[in-house]
Amino acid sequence: MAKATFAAGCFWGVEHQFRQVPGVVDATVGYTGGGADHPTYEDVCSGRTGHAEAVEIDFDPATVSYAQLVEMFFRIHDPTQHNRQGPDVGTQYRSAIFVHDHEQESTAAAVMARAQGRFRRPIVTEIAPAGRFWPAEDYHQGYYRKQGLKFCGG
Ligand code: MHO
Repeated sequence: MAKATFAAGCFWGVEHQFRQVPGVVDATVGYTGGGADHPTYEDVCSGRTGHAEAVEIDFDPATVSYAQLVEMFFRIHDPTQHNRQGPDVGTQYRSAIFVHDHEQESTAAAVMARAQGRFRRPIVTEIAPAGRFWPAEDYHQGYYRKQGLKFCGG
């Protein structure tokens, strides 16, 4: 089993999308890339802690490759938007790939370079080492499944 961590705006939809992928065994929404311990949703919404809304994915590399997950990441959001994703604005909505080792880092960079060809504007996705991941409150986990929503609220 391997891990992948992505930030691509409101984490409700990102979790939902990755759960559809064969080989993705689990997905947890949470906060990472910030400066405080035990951040709450309110802390992260304030933008003061510097965390991004993110999804930590457990996947079986025999079924789906890391490169395929990164490829999907670039298809489910707009990586040219800086610190926002549609109606959601703030550093907590930044586009980021939190890499777990050097191999993930080079794969992420290669897939990103390839994805650039599909966008007119420059991709602003940050590739950063994965630090501590703080799972979000229970009510954010599996939010779409529980709420029956199809899109982020805006
Ligand atoms: N605009 C969204 C953001 C939620 S997401 C968990 C809403 O508040 O409905 O950041």
